[in-house]
Amino acid sequence: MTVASSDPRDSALVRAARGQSVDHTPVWFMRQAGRSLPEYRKVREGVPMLQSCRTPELVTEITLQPVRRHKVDAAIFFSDIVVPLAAAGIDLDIVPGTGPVVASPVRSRADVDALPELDPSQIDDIATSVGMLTAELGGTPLIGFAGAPFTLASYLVEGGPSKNHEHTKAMMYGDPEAWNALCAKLARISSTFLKVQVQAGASAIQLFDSWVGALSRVDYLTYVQPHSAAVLSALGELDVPRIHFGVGTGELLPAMGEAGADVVGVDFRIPLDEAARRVGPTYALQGNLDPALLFAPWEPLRDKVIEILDAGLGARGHIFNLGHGVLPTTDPDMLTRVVELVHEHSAR
Ligand code: 1CP
Repeated sequence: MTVASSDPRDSALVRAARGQSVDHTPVWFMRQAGRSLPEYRKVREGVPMLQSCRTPELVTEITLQPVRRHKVDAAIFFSDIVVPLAAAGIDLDIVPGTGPVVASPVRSRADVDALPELDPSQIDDIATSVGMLTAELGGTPLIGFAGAPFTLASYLVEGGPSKNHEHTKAMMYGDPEAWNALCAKLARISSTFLKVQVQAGASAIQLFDSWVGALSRVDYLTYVQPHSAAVLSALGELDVPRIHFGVGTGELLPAMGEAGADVVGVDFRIPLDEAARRVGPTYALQGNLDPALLFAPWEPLRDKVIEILDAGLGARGHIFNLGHGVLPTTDPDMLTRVVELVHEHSAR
């Protein structure tokens, strides 16, 4: 029997990410903080999203809410992938019910060249929030995160959320030099955002390339992987496990690992044992319960959680999660029950 340690580097999450033995499978949920929690809706009342993300007391409270309620094995820093872009001075907002909206979409080389860089001094509040959080969290690890260049580029080029990413792909194929300059800039901004979080005490990071499943493997390798690799390698000597996630990425899983990840995030479209075969023994996996299953009766939900835990045993390490974020109308009690089941069923 292992004695619970108060060092997050010995936590189940960090150990599983490194492929080390664990006494239970760690579990957390993408978007675990947010609209599914009444306590979240209460503290966010009347405070715009970007302002919430830049207010350390609020960031700390919101980040801790799901840890207290669900007893998950990790906290994820409450922020958004566009926060560092706004901090650098790009004119954008997070519009309720829509998501990030950019005032002037980036469509040309001149637009790319006019984008600012991010200086770490512009996000001192992020370091403050992380410091306050790690002081409260004790042995529970804090996951820092950033958006990967492709997904950030999609918001900037389209001007907001997009289904088809048509302007983004038009730049990628039509003006590769502008595309590479844009992604190189975004890679620098995201690595600064990540480094600030890790230097302030985050114990792991997740690089979200949510929309990269829109690309073929060859295009991913040509236009995207080098830039994501630049973000992950910029962490350099900072010794934290790196999780890399996207939606609809069944064909990209090995390539996303090779971008420099320790853990490859898997959505719900591919079984975890098949994902393990695809990535091989080098990478741990994170995933992959369909968030819509949280609306189903307990019996099929329970069966699926157990199936995923069993399939995860074939991977180098397994972190239980959803295949994408918690849906806003999810009953939070179902999340708590899933955490209990994961802990019970996986206890070694
Ligand atoms: O008004 C509100 O309450 C805003 C809703 C909201 C929240 C709670 C947004 C707008 N972002 C967030 C928080 C957030 N965003 C977190 C932290 C909390 C947690 O996980 O518990 C994280 C990690 C993100 C990252 C993020 N933002 C991603 C990557 C993760 C993913 O879901 O794939 C993406 C794609 C975004 C963009 C974004 N921000 C907000 C929305 C609604 C969206 C998606 C819009 C779209 O469909 O394109």
